[in-house]
Amino acid sequence: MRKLLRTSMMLAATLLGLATALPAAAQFAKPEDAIKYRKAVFTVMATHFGRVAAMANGKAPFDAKVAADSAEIATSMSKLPYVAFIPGSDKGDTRAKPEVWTEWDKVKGLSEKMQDEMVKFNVAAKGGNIDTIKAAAGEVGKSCKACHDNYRKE
Ligand code: ASC
Repeated sequence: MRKLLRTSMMLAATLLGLATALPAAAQFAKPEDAIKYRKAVFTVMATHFGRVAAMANGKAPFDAKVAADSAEIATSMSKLPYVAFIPGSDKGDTRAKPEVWTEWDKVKGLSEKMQDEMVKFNVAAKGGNIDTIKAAAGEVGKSCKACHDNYRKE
């Protein structure tokens, strides 16, 4: 009886562990799919962030509606790529350095900083003041670079 209880508790613990671990990994059948996903997300994020940054830098005419919509998209994207750095996805068509996996805590910290700056940038973009947007975009850019400097090849 005690053995049965112990066995069922172990089974319950295993199932709970699986249930919490599965959602992230289960999105991707293969490491290659995870690589494709995160690259797609970064592409969309950079495109929409870049669209606003171009306005902030005077390279494109300021359009408050486009800026606000683009910042919203970039902010949504900023939350997505990190579940896709799954084991095994350091090999393949990726510029992510192996240190992403060995120094995951640091990468996670940098990703959270970027997400925080992106939220502030999104608020600024909704406000419609180009100088405020420019300052916030600068902080986002720095937070992107902080990760690329150490964790992205070339
Ligand atoms: C961008 C973009 C990045 C960052 C980075 C900031 O617009 O595509 O990767 O900003 O260049 O330094």
